[in-house]
Amino acid sequence: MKNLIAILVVAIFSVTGTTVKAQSSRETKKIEIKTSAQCEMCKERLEKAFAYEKGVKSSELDVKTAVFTVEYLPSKTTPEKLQVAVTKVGYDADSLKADEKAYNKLPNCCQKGGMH
Ligand SMILES: [Cu+2]
Repeated sequence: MKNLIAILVVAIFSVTGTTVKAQSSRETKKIEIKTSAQCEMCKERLEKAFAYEKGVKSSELDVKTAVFTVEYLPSKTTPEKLQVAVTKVGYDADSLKADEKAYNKLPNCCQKGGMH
């Protein structure tokens, strides 16, 4: 009997959770993606690319920490898609490796361990 109650409680909670998510289609979320960006040029490149990325409201790279903060619409995109988008600009995104072609196109100073 106790088990049944526990299952019911879990079921109710997960149902409410889904409803809350469905309601907030206009609400934005923020994620922080650790990138391999090096300098101001990287910042511009990433932020420009993300200005056209689907579901992105705003984005900002902190050059010092290389952390890319992205405000996005969870109804339009996912953190995974955003990470992949970062790799396509040529940078690592958390545990994902940069797209090789895009990375090779970056100026030397923007590649990892680049000199300034
Ligand atoms: Cu750079």
